Amino acid sequence: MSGNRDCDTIFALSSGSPPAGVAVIRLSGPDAGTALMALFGRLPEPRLASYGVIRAGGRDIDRGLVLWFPAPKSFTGEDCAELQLHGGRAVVAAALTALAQMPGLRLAEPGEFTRRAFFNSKLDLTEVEGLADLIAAETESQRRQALRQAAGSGRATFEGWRSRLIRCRALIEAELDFPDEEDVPGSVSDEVWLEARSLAEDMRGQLAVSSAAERLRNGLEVVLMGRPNAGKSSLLNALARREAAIVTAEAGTTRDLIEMHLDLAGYPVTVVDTAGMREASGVVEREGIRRARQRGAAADLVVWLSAVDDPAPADPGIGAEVWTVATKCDLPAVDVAGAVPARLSISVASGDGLSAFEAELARFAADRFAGAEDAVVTRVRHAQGVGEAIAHIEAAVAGEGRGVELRAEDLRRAADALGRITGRIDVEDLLDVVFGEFCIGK
Ligand SMILES: Nc1nc2c(ncn2[C@@H]2O[C@H](COP(=O)(O)OP(=O)(O)OP(=O)(O)O)[C@@H](O)[C@H]2O)c(=O)[nH]1
Ligand SMILES: [Mg+2]
Repeated sequence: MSGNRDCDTIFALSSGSPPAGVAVIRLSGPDAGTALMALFGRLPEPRLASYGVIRAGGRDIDRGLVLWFPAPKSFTGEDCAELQLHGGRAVVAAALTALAQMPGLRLAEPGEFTRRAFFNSKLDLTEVEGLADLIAAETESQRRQALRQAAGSGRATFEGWRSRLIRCRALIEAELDFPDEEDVPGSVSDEVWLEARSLAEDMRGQLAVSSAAERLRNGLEVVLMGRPNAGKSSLLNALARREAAIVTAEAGTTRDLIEMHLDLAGYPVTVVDTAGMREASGVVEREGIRRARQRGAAADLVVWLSAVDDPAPADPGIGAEVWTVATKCDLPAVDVAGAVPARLSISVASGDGLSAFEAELARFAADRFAGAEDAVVTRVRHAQGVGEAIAHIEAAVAGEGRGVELRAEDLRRAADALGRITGRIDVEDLLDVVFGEFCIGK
């Protein structure tokens, strides 16, 4: 093995685990071409699929497709090759063994292809994150969000903001360095601070939808709560369309939190079943109730179930947003003075109101996720970087009494905060803008 692992040629099974119809093995690095020659007998036309026998050690391994992507036009920016073989365990094992025996080749570490793509500037950090989200996406809205991010929507926005900042700073520094230069008008700084203010405004706009975007990545959380026997577990099972939770006529059946991940009209929603609220005597049930309250307090929505034959209002402050839903509406209702009117009536036994309930939840999700798919600040990491940038810009804008050097320094810090989001901090940019815009030194 070579001393520098980044110079190794790496390979890995990139498709799912065998057995499968087809297995895709990827190679990247300086020896990818040599390896492909050894296996296929020749280098195929770049970026065109070629069909033939794949051989190693004088024996046929399989027939399949091979692809050759010479640098730099490849995913990683290095020489890359791809083998599409039959996805049998023994086929994949024989091919991987043959590759491992070739000099300069080794098995890739997790994420190593993408890491190389990043270091070769094929992707920035936000695109790398988008790619990871795309692979993890479980619902349509998550897929659409991840695809935009992977395709560079975040990169374009963050880099756009950063170059506006760099321009502001360049204008200010030019004024500092060349106060008498005719090319630099005196009122430049007014324009700069206006621009800086509007930039911070744009960033705040993106931050405003960032929590929806972050939530879209993780899913919305809906917690089912209510008295024992209110029908919480029955509703969870109906939503999941399987017997996920135990349902019995005994009050206090559920103790642990039971989570179900649902796809509601393309939106990711986690529904949590909980222990029924009451003055419990047992240690286990008390702990269950404590966990239920804790989960409800942090949820996007608490659905408080109140059975028509045993109605009970929700405790005040049980969740940030609480819907009361009447359950068991197939049974005769018992009137209770002061009961909170229900938003909806359902019966798991008859199925009444269930699709209306699902539709209400989907509407709630659509509302909470509004703007999330188009958002570029999709992670806490981005939000922190943008927040930091805004703080530095605000310090620069407000610091009229301070020296211009210090205010320019604030702008540099703001630009660096954005540069860290995309993974590129490059001081050369500053010089380019100064010389490009003012023709100084001509
Ligand atoms: N008639 C009728 N019975 C229901 C309905 N939903 C649930 N039940 C019955 O009510 C009882 C309690 O239901 P569960 O779903 O276990 O109630 P729970 O709220 O999870 O109760 P705990 O886990 O004990 O807090 C069971 O016997 C269910 O069959 C309904 O819509 N109509
Ligand atoms: Mg239950």
